[in-house]
Amino acid sequence: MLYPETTRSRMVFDLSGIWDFRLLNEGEREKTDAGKRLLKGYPMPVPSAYNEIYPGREFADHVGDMVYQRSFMVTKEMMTHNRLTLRFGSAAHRADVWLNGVFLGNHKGGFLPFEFDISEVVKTGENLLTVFVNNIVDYSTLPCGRMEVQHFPGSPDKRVNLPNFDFYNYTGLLRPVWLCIIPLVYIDDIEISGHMNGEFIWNVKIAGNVEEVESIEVDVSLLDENGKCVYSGNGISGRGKLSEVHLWSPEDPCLYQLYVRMRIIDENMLEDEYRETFGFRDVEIKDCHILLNGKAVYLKGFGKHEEGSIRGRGTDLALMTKDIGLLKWINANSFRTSHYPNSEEMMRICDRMGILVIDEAPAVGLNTGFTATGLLGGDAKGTWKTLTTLEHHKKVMEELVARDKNHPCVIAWSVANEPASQEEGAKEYFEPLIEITKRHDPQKRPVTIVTYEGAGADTCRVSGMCDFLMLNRYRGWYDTEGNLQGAAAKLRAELEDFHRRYPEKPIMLGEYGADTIAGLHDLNARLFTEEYQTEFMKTYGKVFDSLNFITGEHVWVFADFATAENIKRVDGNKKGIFTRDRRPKQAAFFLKERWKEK
Ligand code: BDP
Repeated sequence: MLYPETTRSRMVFDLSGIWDFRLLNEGEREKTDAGKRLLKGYPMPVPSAYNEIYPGREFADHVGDMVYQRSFMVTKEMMTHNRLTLRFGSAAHRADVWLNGVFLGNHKGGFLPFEFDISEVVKTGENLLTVFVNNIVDYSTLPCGRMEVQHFPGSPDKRVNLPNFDFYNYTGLLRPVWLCIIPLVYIDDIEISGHMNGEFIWNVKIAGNVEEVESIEVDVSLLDENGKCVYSGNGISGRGKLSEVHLWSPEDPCLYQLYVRMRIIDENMLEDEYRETFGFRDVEIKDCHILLNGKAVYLKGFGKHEEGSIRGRGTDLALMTKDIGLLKWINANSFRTSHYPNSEEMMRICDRMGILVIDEAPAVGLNTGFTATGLLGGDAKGTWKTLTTLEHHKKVMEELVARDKNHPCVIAWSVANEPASQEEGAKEYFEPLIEITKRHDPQKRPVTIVTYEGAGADTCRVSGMCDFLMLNRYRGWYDTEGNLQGAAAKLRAELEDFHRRYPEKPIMLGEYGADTIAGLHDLNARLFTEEYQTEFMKTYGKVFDSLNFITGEHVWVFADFATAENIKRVDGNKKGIFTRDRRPKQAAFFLKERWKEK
């Protein structure tokens, strides 16, 4: 799916701004007329999560539906010989979209874009856009959660939605919304891959009123980083080769553009054009190493949430750019979009800044024996009989690959985080997902599933199907706490077990970390202090350095973040190497030195 851009043939209007908003109680949505103006709505910024904008638990903890509304103007010129679409960066977790009282469609899944053709419904003058959003997570959604009605004698029943994951369920219209004006016959999608030997392959999809035109011609040019044309060709698909190519790498993230122009021959008119950015680089796996452009790359970085105070997970260009600056400062080269696809804007910044991204699906909490608090229990054995996520998960993998396939920054896909991969049924669940991901990715990037300590080398049923292993380990925190020597021994033994079992596969840590209260110090490096976090990082670092099959270290977590309220979390998860307002804790300086040398 192409990112909305204005070109000579297209116009994009950003509908970000203050919309009208209301929370809806159970049953209210069905009674709300989408064709009428909302009365007494709250002003609500889009994009943003709605949860922290107004005070009150009714707001923050609302479960169920909400409605967003705004109007926009359309001129006669905009409608002449054009197709109009509405494009949403994301809506968490489900959206039903109406225009002028007409239902356009819905979208399930909170972290990927979707669009609707509104040409038949839009009119000149004012148009009323109404979006119902639902924020429930359950055993059919990604991420997973549970609905519960709590009854206590003498108190009204309370509907609660328990996330099965350790991050706050920020929801709403999290990403920008655009009105796009494109030609009737248009470039629907572009696929472009550049390789380290200078070869490139393109594929253009044309859509719209194609049957009404005689024939279509597609011209492509390759523009180098200075905008100079270095290749010209034609056809909806083809391949070419540059004799001299400037590769994309973290040290030198050189970008090219495929400039696609489409003409309708009988009219000899430019109908549509679009420039898609890409890079020349190869990712492959060989002898326990991840190779980037033929050389082993050691991944240094983090699991990272896309969030901050007030806007929650809402798109914040300043925050995302700041984060990339901090990744560079600390000498990291990579991160995982844990635990959901990040915004398209973030992927574009990573392309420019040479950050390697492991692009994760929002598939977290796929373990009925595991909850956000770790206290609530559940059926520890029935995950794959209980969840009904598979068909949706397949669609999400397709949508994710479709959105991010051309980004040079994306070097691998993560299909899920910490599923119950030791349980019977895990293999059958994940096999088709890995197959779909690979089939849809023109670059055939490596695919992984990030696993947890409940699934060991002998019990994990999915490691064998991953191209590289990403293991999450908390020895020295959730167990062996305070005993880092013991933690190191346990960790080493586990890593060696995995290597023995899968000698060809690169192994990296997907998560390891310790909650740390900024400003808390102790001479004896006690739990929760900055000293303990630093010692923890040093201990893990020593283990990695002594094992030559370890190909990366992703610390949990880049910055402190909000979680559901529970007695294991004091104002959220504090395993950040940076605080939530992006100040360094002591361990940041250790990692900066360590990663300078790695
Ligand atoms: C891991 C999860 C991550 C949590 C982390 C923690 O993958 O989402 O935040 O543990 O407990 O199990 O800090």
